[in-house]
Amino acid sequence: MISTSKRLGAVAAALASVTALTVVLSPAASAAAPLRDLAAAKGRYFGNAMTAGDFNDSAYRALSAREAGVVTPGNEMKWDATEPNRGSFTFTRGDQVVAGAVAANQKVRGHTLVWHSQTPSWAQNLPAAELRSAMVNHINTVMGHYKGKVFAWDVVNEAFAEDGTRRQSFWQQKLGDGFIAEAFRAARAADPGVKLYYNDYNTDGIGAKSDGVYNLVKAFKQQGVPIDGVGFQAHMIVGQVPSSLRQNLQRFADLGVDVAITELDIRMKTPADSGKLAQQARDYAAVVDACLAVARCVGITTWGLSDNHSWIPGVFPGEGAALPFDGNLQPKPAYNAMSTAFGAGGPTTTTTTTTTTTTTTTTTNGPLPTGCSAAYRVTGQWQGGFQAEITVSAGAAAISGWAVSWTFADGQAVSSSWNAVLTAQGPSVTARNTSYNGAIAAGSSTTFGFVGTSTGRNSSPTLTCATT
Ligand code: 9MR
Repeated sequence: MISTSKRLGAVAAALASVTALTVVLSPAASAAAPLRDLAAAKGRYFGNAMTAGDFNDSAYRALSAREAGVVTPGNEMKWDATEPNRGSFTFTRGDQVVAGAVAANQKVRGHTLVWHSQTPSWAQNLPAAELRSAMVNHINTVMGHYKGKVFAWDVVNEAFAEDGTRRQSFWQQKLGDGFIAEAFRAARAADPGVKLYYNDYNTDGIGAKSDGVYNLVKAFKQQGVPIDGVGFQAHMIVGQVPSSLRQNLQRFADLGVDVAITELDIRMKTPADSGKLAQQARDYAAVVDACLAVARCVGITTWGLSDNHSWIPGVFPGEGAALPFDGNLQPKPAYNAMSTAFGAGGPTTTTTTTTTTTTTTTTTNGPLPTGCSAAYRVTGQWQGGFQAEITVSAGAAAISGWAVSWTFADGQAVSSSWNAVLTAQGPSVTARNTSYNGAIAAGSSTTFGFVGTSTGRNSSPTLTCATT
């Protein structure tokens, strides 16, 4: 009988001989872990805004699936999208965003219920009493539809003016100061299980406007008005991240609410150059650092993910390049800076045990064998693509390097990967450890993953794990 180590050695040698013939896949981002994983390792999420249309762009969709653990619908859950005519609700586009997010194993932040913008004129023109009941009906119906599908809602959006007084919107003028509390009470009743947020822009640093919001939240807490969180949109300008960002987030957290960066982008005058991109990288890192420094900062969402999916150029002529990926979906210095700020590069070994389909080089009963084993799990699937995660586990002895190989049966192909170096030859793929995750202690494991293309069937391949 051939020994396990000899067999593994033979597999490794065979793998080594084919490697020379293969093409190294160039990952869309980098070999580092996706931001969603790095953020999760710090107890945070990383997310991005997606419109329903964004899900039709398969490369962009795959990028979001890889990097973002949370999706916020850019427009699809707003009043003009969900109740364009009085009492007539339509959730088609919002549902498309939810379905796309679910397919990529992403959670959804609901955005937004009560706002002065993107609200149809039929609502704006109602007399006060009818506007009040229309508001409650809208909250009930939209939150009822998305119950269990979103984890948080921006209940009221942008209700303050720059000087910290109330924005003189139709809501304020018709319903008076109490409309925000009324909206939050209705929201809690509509879905007691979801986090309720107030969300605004230009409130990131300490100043007149954030003072106004701060006083509102403080009063809500004193009066027992339900509120769980405050969203800081963080639409910023390169070089102008407020120095009081962390302190501001902390003072809100100290009131007993969660805080979140909800719509981050950091714009510059275009064209971009290396100096501006370097400053933008420092700015993105500063936002991540501020969130990580505040225990109740639950996550960061960027408003889009790449510069060709941004609202900035359309609204600020001559400005743009505000997001962490460029228009070709390539990572910018800002992406790498966020990755570093979230703690990339360290060992990613975990002790997770996986119970999904496992194929190992040795199958025995009794004591754990030495060598390694690998388990494959599809974590998201959508039209034309999917995401998979592979857990590599060491057996009874520590290992110092590994190679996992498989052959796709249904024409699938890898397009980008993380936490491993992948080589492909036709349908056969070999994934080798990176410099930082080759060593796995006895009984421990590490994970790597990839985004791939597939058409139709997407069966899980049989894996072979060899120590190297
Ligand atoms: O990204 C949204 C864009 O497509 C819309 O045209 C715009 C209309 O107001 O709203 C954008 O999103 C906004 C968000 O809902 C609230 N904060 C400001 C965002 C940028 O305008």
